[in-house]
Amino acid sequence: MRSLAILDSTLREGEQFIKTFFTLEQRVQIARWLDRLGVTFIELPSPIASPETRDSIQAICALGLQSHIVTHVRCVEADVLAALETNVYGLNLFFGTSTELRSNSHGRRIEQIVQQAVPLIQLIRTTGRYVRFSAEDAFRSDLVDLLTIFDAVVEAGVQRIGLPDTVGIATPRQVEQLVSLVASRYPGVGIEFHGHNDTGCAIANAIAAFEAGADCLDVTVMGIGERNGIASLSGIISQLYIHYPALLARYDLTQLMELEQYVAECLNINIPYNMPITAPSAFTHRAGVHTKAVLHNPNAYEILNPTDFGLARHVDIGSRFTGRYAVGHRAVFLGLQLTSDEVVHLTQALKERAEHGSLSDEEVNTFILAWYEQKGSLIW
Ligand code: HCA
Ligand code: CU
Repeated sequence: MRSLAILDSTLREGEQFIKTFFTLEQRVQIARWLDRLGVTFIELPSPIASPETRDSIQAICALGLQSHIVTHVRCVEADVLAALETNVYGLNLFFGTSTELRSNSHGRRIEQIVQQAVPLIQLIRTTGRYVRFSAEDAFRSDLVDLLTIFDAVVEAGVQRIGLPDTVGIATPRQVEQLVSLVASRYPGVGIEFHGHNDTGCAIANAIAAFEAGADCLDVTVMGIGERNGIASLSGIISQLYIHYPALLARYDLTQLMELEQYVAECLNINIPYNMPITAPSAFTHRAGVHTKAVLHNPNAYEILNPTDFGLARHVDIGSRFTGRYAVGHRAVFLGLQLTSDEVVHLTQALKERAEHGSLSDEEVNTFILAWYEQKGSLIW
């Protein structure tokens, strides 16, 4: 069976999100949580970012987690040396390779990138650490340039090549093509994919990358990162759960919700309404057609079993789209015995009430009980 590493970059890419500031204590707490969940890599910023960042790296390395701790460093000597002074498992190097980044960011030519990267990779390898080299903005880079650089860094000993879609421009098909090409050219080397979400394709692109041969996918909690972020941890987990469950065998999926709630609290935001698995309504069913089927058998409208994530399903009946099957079900739950005619009338009354605005669960219960109290006096 193929293997797949999930690299969580909440503490690196995630700190590049406009709302993020993690204290040392929060960083440590998040790292512990990611480890309990079971991710293979936890990516941290470069130690040269700030003294507090360096201390956090050392504090997280000292936890003795199962997850491998890697630091994300520029391909420059000072950064690499600083990283080697910490106790990280490995270094995730990156270098901009597109014309856009070469001319607007670091100004290096392809030969200069190679000359700079190769000795650093060799140096890292002599220390026995893991090293990955990423061609930043790979999907706007010239293919010949990319392969020229990859040939050299593979020769120098990198264990993985990173293919980031830095600006979120790629389609799943483009990702599939580039990953397959790189995978067939460097069979002994891993491939990491990191996809931004500027056009909403981050999760789809990551799965396309895996299916084309990538063996490491980058994610963050809730997908936080530069601009509107990258693939979310819960999005990738939900895809793997459905299509490649064996790859999640050693994960503790019940950690996901609390981890996400914790990160949301740190950022002072709510978990977005459309997050796979963890959105407040991810397992809530509303329309009458849905609620009836789900009450018969949840798999009618559910591909993820909420209990596997320590969560519960919710059947909402307080809207004008409610149906009598679900209403009857709720009446039974409330201990009421109604004839089928009564259920029809109760449903009608509830729908009329919900024309003025949806009702919460408590309001629905109150409504049903009040209706029941006075039903003898109602004329149908
Ligand atoms: C960055 C860019 C990066 C790097 C990804 C990688 C990207 O914020 O420094 O190292 O593979 O999206 O290209 O996050
Ligand atoms: Cu990124």
